[in-house]
Amino acid sequence: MSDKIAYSRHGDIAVLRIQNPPVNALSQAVRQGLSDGMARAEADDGVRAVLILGDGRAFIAGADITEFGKPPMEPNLPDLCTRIEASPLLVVASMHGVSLGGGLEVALCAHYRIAQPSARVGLPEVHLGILPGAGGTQRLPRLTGAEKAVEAITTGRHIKAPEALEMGIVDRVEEGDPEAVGLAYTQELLDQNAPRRSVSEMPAAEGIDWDATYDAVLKKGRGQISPATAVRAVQAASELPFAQGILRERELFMELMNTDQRKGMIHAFFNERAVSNLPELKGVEPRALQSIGVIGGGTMGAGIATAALLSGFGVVLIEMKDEFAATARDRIAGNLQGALKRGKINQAKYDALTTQTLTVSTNYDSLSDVDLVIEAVFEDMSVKREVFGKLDAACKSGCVLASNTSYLDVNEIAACTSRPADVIGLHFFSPAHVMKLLEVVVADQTAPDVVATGFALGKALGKVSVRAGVCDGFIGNRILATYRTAADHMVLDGATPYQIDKALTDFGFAMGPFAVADLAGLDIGWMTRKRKAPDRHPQERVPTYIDRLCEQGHFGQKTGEGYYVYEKGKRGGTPNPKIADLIAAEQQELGITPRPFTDQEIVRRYMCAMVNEAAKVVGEGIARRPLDVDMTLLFGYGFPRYWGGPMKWADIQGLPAVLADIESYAKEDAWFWEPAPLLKQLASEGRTFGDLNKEPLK
Ligand code: 3H9
Repeated sequence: MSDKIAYSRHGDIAVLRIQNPPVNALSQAVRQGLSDGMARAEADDGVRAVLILGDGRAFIAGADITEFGKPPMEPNLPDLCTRIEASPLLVVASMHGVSLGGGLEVALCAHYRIAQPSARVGLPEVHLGILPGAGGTQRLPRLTGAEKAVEAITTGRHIKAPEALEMGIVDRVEEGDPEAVGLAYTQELLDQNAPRRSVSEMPAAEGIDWDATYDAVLKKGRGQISPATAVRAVQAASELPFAQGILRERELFMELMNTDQRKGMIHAFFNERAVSNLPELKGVEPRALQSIGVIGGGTMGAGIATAALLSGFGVVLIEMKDEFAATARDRIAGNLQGALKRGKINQAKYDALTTQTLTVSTNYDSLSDVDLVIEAVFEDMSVKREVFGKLDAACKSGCVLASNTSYLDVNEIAACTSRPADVIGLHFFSPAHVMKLLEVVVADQTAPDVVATGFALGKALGKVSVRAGVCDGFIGNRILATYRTAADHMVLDGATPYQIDKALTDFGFAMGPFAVADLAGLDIGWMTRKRKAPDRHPQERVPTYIDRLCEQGHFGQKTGEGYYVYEKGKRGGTPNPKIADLIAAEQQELGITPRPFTDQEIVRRYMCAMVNEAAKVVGEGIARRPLDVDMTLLFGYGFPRYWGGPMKWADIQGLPAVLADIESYAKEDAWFWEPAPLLKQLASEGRTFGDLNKEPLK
C-alpha cells in the first residue's frame, strides 16, 4: 500500500489516514493508496466500516493541481469516488481543516460525514477554470437542492461547517480529535445498524430556470466561462439519471480542462504563491515588526494605517497640523467603520483600534519607538527629502524607512539619510486597506533583511508582494503608462474612449482605461504629462485633448465630469458629449483622418503595448521574472485573472505572433512600438516567458 495512506484497525472499524503534506492533495499515490486501503479493509476479517480522515492541517484540499496538463495516471479520481461509494462497508469521512474540490467529492462518496466546527468545505474548481469533475456537480445538488448547489459551485466559496450542516452537506458537527470523534460516530452508526447511504441513489434535485441561471452566472463572470459551464453540469444532475449525469459532468470538465482560461487560472494560482518566494531571501531573517509609523494622513496614508491596524500593528501617524491630524483620524475611523459593518471586527475591537492602538501626532519624536515607517506624503522630491531628513533624526537605529512613492527615485530618497541600507520603497495601491498588491521597491543599497522585512510586512497585511527595481513607475505604473498611451493613440486615430473601454471590459478587465482615469482623477495624468514634458522624445505622440477639460477644472468622478459625466448618487457615468469635439479638434490640428477600429484590433494593440513594455521591464531587471509582472497586473490593475497575466497571455498567443504584430505597428510609429530586445530574443530562440520563470535571467 502507498506510504501516503496509513491503515489501522480499531475494533470493527478500519481507519484510512491520508498523509500527504502540506494539504493532502489527491496525487496519484494518494488515490492508489485510498483504493488499496478500501480493498484491504474489505478483505480484512471482521471490518464493518471504514473511516477516512486526513493527517495534518486538512482533510483533503482537492485534486493535485500539479498533475493538471500531464498524462492521466490511474486510478482516476472519478473512478476512485465511485469505488468508495460502492463499497459494501459503511464509509464515514471525518473532516477537519479544509475539504475542497476533489476532497469534498471524496467525502460526498462516504455514506456519512462528520466535521469539526472549524472545518470548511467547498467546490472551488471554477477558480481554476474547471468544474468539479469527480461527481461534485451530481452529488451536491442531491443533498442541498439545485439553487444552493449552483450558488456554492459557481462562487466556489468556502462553507463553514455549521452552514454545511444546515445545507445538508455534513451530517454532524462535533469538536474533538478528528479520529476520536470519527470513530465514536462510526461506532454509533454501526450500533444503530445505520444503512449504507449513497448520495448517488438519492432523488435528483428539482429543476430551476436553467437558462436564466446560466445567463446570470455568465454575465457575473465577466467572460469567465467555468462558472456558467458548471451550471449546465448541475442541470444535468437534475434532468438525467445519475450515471448519465456523471458522463455529462466529465464531458464538460474535459472541455474546460482544454481551455486557455484553465491554463491562465492555474498559472495565477501557483504564481500568486511563488511571487513572494525570492531565492535571494532564503535564510534572511526579517527585522522584528510591532509598530508602524505612517507619515501623512491623506487617502493613502489613512488606508495604510487602516491596513496595519487591522493586522494587529500599533500605528503612529504623523500629520503636519492639528486640523489635518483630526481629519486623518476621521478617515481611519471611517475605514474601520467599513470593517465593522462587514463583520471583520466587532465594536470592542473598533473602539480599541481607534483609541489605544492608533496614535496621531504632529511631532516626529512620537516615532522614536516604531520598527518601520512608511512615508505617504505629496509626490515631490523636495518634500520627500525633508521628510526623510526628519525620519533619519527621529527614528531608532534599525528602523526601516519606507517610501510609498509611486514613481520617484528611491535611490535619491535613500541618499537623503545617513542610513541608505535601511531605506526601501513600499508602494501600496489605493485604497491601501483593500487592494491586494504591494510593490517592494529595492534600491541599490537596501539591505537584504530590509527587503525581507518588506515582504514580511506584506504577508502580515495579507498582500501579494512583488519585488521591483527602481525606475519611473516601477513595474506596474511604468507598464500602465505605456498601454494607456497605446489607448490614447487609438483615440487620436479614430477609436472612441467608449469603444475602447467596452472592448477591454469585454476582454475581461474590471474597468476600461478611460473609466479608470476618471476614477483615479484626471489631474494625475495631467500632472504626469507636465512633469515628463521636458524629457519628451521628439517622436513621442502625446494627445492633449483631455488637458482642455482639466484646464476647466474637470478631473473625472470627483468633480462629476471627465470622459464620462456622473450624476450624483449614481455609480457609473454616461459618455461626456464634450469629448468628441475635443478629440475632433486635436485630430484636425494634427491632420489626422480618423479610421475605424475593430474591438479585436483595440484589444490586440493594448495587449501588445503592455507585453512589449513588460518585456523591457523584465529585460532591464526591474522585474526579476515574467511572473512578477503577471501578479502585479492581476492584483493591482484589474487584469482578468483567467488570462493569468499579460506574459501568460503572450505565451498563449505565441511570442512570434505577438512580436510580428508589434513590428507591424512599428511601421506607423517606430519610436513607441520599438520591440523589446527580450521579446525578440525569446521569439527567435523558440522560448516563452514561462521558460524564464523557471530559469530567470542572470
Ligand atoms: C479539483 O479538486 C478537481 C476535481 O474536482 C476533479 C478532478 C478529476 N494541489 O495556499 P497555501 C499547495 S481541483 C497541489 O500556501 P494556505 C500550494 O501550492 C482542486 N498543491 O496554504 C502550496 O505549495 P507551496 C480544488 C496544492 O493554508 C501549499 O500547498 N482545490 C493544492 O494558505 C500550501 O498552500 C482547490 O482549488 C492542490 N490542490 O491554503 C484548493 N492546494 O508551499 C486550492 C494547495 O509549495 N488550495 N497546494 O507554495 C487552496 O485553496 C489553499 O492552498 C488551501 C491552503 C486553502 C488548501
